[in-house]
Amino acid sequence: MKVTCVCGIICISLLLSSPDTFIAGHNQGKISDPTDIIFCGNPGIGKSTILSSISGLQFESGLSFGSGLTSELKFQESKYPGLRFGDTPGLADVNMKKKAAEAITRSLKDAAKNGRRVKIIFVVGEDAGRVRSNDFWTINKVMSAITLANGERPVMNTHAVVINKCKFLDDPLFKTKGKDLLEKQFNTHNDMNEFPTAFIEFLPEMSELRNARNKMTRIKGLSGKDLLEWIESFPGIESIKSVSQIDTKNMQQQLEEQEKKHKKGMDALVEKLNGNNEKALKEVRKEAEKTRRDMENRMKEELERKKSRRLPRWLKIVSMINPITAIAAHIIDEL
Ligand SMILES: Nc1nc2c(ncn2[C@@H]2O[C@H](COP(=O)(O)OP(=O)(O)O)[C@@H](O)[C@H]2O)c(=O)[nH]1
Ligand SMILES: [Mg+2]
Repeated sequence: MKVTCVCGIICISLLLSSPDTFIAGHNQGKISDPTDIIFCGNPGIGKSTILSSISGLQFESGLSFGSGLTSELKFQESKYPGLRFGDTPGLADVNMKKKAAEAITRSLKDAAKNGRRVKIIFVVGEDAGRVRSNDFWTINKVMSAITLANGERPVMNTHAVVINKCKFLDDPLFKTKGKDLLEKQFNTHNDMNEFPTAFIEFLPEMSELRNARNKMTRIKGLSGKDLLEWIESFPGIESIKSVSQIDTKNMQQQLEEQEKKHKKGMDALVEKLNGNNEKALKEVRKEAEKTRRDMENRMKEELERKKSRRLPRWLKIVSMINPITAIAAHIIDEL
C-alpha cells in the first residue's frame, strides 16, 4: 500500500513539474527569487564587459578617455526568470559623481521597494598588489548608505569584490604572498575598509579584451568557477529597508582623507603580515578567519534555502509526515 502511495506521489509530482523545477540555478533557467545583480566600480575597470559576458545582454563597453561610457543606471532583465543585471557609473569619477551617486542609490532603492534580493559586486583593480584607495572609498560609501530589513547596517559579507585584469595569477609570489595580502585588504576591518568581505574573486587579464568594444567572452575566475556561478553562490542582501543618499560633496577632500587612511591601513597591514609581531599577525589572521567562516555559513544557508525551495510545498509537507515519502522526495530532488 505504502509502495503504491510513494509511486503515486512520484508519478504525480513528475507529471506536475518539469525536471527544471528541481534544479535551481541559472543554467537551467531558474533563479530562486527576484534578484538584482548590481555592478559598481571605477570607470574602465571592465564592469560592462563582465556584465555583458555573464548575462548575454549587451552593456555598452569600450575604451573611454576620461569619464566612463556608462553615465546612467542601466538595468536589463535577463533570460533567467527574476534576474536583473544593473550597470552603474563610477562613483569616484569627478565628472560623474553626482549622476553615479543617484544611479547607485536609485538601483538600491528600486530593489528595496520591490523586495528584491541584491547582490552588489564591486569591480576593482590593483596596482603592485595594492587596491586603489578610491575603490575602498566607493565600497565604504555605497555600503554605508544601506539599512537592512532588520534595521541594522550591513556588517560583513554583504557585498562581493571582483579584482579584475590580474596579470599575476600564475606568479608563485602571488600564490605564496600576494593573494593573502590582497584578500586581507578586503576581509579584515580597519579604517580603510569598513565592510569586510570574504567573497573575493580574481579574474585574469584577458588580452583579447584589450581596447575592445562591446565584446563578450567566457569569464572564469581563480576559484575555477564561471563568474555567474560564483555570483550565484553569494547570497548578497536578502532585503534592503532603506537607502540614504550617497554624499559626494567635497569629494576631493573625502578622497584625500581616504588616501591618508588607506596609506596608514596598508602600512599597518603589511607590517602585521611581514613583521615580527606574532600577536599582531595572529589577530589579523583571526579576523580574516572570522570573516571567512561567516562567509561559509552564509553560503551553506543559501544552499539550504535553494534546496528547500526546489521541492513543491505539498511534497515538503507530506515528506515531513511520512519518512518513506521523504526518501522519495529526496530521490526526486536528486533527479
Ligand atoms: N586588456 C584587458 N582589457 C579589458 C579586460 N576587461 C575589459 N577590458 C577592456 O577595458 C575597456 C573598458 O571596459 P568596460 O567594460 O567598458 O569598463 P567599465 O567602464 O568599467 O564598464 C574595454 O575596452 C574592455 O574591452 C581585461 O581583462 N583585459
Ligand atoms: Mg561601463
